[in-house]
Formats: sequence, C-alpha cells, structure tokens
Amino acid sequence: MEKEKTVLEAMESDIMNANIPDVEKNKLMKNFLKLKEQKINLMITGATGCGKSSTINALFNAEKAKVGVGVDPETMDIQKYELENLILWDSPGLGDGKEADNRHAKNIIKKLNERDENGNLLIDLVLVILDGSSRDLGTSYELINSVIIPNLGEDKENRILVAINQADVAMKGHYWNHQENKPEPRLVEFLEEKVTSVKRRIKEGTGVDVDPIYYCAGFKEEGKEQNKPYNLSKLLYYIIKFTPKQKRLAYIENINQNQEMWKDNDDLKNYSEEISKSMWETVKDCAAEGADIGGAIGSVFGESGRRIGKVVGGVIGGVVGFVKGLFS
Ligand SMILES: Nc1nc2c(ncn2[C@@H]2O[C@H](COP(=O)(O)OP(=O)(O)OP(=O)(O)O)[C@@H](O)[C@H]2O)c(=O)[nH]1
Ligand SMILES: [Mg+2]
Repeated sequence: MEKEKTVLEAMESDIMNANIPDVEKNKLMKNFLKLKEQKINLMITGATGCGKSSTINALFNAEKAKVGVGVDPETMDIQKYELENLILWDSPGLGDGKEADNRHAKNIIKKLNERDENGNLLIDLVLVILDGSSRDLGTSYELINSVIIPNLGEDKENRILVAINQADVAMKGHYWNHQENKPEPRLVEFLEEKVTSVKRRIKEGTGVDVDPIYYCAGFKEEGKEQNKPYNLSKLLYYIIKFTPKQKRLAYIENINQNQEMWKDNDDLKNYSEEISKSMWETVKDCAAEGADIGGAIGSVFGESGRRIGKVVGGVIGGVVGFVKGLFS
C-alpha cells in the first residue's frame, strides 16, 4: 500500500507541479521551506491532578505522556514531549506544598522567559488547565495571576488559554448525561457561571481578558469503559486559533487518530470545519505570501487542501465536501 502523503509532502509536490511562472514557484518554495521549519512550543500547566497528562493524551499522539496513576502521581518537574515540530511542555502548577510550589513557579517563569534561536519567546502558548470539580481554585488563580500572566511578555492576551477540565464531575457527577456524553442544562448553567467567575478573577487580578472554555479530557478507569472527552474539538480549535498562523501546520499530523475522542462537543460552532479553515489559511496566506498567483491559489494547493480536509475531517469528523468549498 502506498503511504499517504503528509500535508507538508502534499504541499511540496503541489508547488513543484504548479502551473505558474518560475519566479512565483520559487517564491512559494522558499516560503514553504520556512513553514516546514516552524516549531510550536505549547506549555500545559495547572494544579496537580487537574488533567494535564489526560489532556495531552486525548489531543495528541503522545503515548509517552503517562497519566498519573502511581503512588506518587505528581509530575515533579517539567516534562517535554517532542512530536516532530510540536513540542509540549507539561509543567506542574501550584498546590504541592510551599517548597515544591516555589520550584514549580521558578521553572515556569524561566521557561516563559526563554528565547529561541531567533530571539523570539520560546513558548507560543500556555494552556492553563483548571480542575472543574474543585471548589477552591485559589492556587490556580495565583498561578495564572502572579506567575504566568506577568511573565507573558507584551502580547499577553494571545498567549494564554484557560480551560476548565473535568466538566463531567463539576457538580459531583450530577447532571452529566452519560448516554449522550454531555452536560444537562443545570450543569451547563453551573459551568457557565464558573467560566464567568474565572474570567472575572483574572481580569480583576491582572487586567487581562481571557475567555475560558470548559471540557472533559475523558479518562479510563481500570476494568471500565473509556469515558469519552467532551469539547475536545473545541479545545483544539482554540489552541490552533491562538497559535501564530505560520506555525499551525505542526499540529495536523500529531492529532489523536481515534475518532471517538473528537465527536462530542457543544454545537456553538462546527469545530472541525473551523480547524480546517485555520489550517487552510496557513497554506494560503503563508505559503503564497508575496507570490502573485491570485485566483490560482486553489488549484495550486489542491492536493494539500484536500489532504488537510482529509486529516481533519477524517479524524475530527463532519467536513465531507467542505474542502471543495474552499476553492469555490
Ligand atoms: N472524571 C474525570 N476525570 C478526569 C478527567 N481528566 C482527568 N481525569 C482524572 O484525573 C486524574 C488526574 O489526571 P492526570 O491527567 O494524571 O492529571 P495531571 O494534571 O497530569 O496530574 P499530575 O501530573 O499528577 O499533576 C486521573 O485519575 C484522571 O483519570 C476528566 O475530564 N473527567
Ligand atoms: Mg501528569
């Protein structure tokens, strides 16, 4: 069986085969080579047991990210996962006692101030996970307001994403509809209030506006069926939206291939369609930057456009026929 092309491979051959003047073709190729090099550094942090490992495992092909089930579940120091151009930093937050907290805070601050070889801040985006079942989010506010936000540099609002996990057990497991894997209206109301109060506490503490979302990373109990995630596509959509355009392609080949994980979401948006659109924007705007190919863009990147639709649509679902729409 012929191995299926990756999005990057498809882009490369699209450019090689494009029926356009050489000058433009060379420009596209130069842009493409730059795109190919782009790395994303995503920091995932939050209090012990909030679901960092579960979230990483649900989103990406990071089998190595072990979920804390041992006797000593704390991830003591920052763990790094390298998935080709996608680099994840799983960083313990606060709530482990004074000494450990100081160490964690120091580690996070250091990482947030690190620069890459081009002199840009290394960490593109910080995903802060809150435990939605916890009544006391004090340490999480401290983490966000005193450790993370002051160290985000200038573009604070675009470098932090706050997500409330464990939505299923937010009201001690009440009002979670297990058949349909979604919250009942009373739980929705409760979760929305939580979103509002988290937003307010961060605004009051730092002046920074964030728009938290709630979700479920899903989990597996010994000998029981896998509890599926909820709003995982929504979470990925926000992660991608907050990632600089030229870096977004690094996610695509690393998203979890298990379709079941992506299915259940609120219906505020068609998240898979939005994800495809964001990826296509990268191809269109970054690869074609400065090249005068105007209306030919759709036909130049036909195969890579289809490939994006196939990966996102095939895994996350529900975008059949969408990619065709991109070109019309
Ligand atoms: N009910 C429910 N349980 C969850 C969810 N996400 C994670 N869990 C459970 O919460 C526990 C902690 O999850 P982890 O993913 O290990 O959390 P962590 O933040 O990586 O924890 P440390 O690395 O120890 O700080 C595990 O037992 C998970 O199965 C969720 O969405 N719902
Ligand atoms: Mg962990």
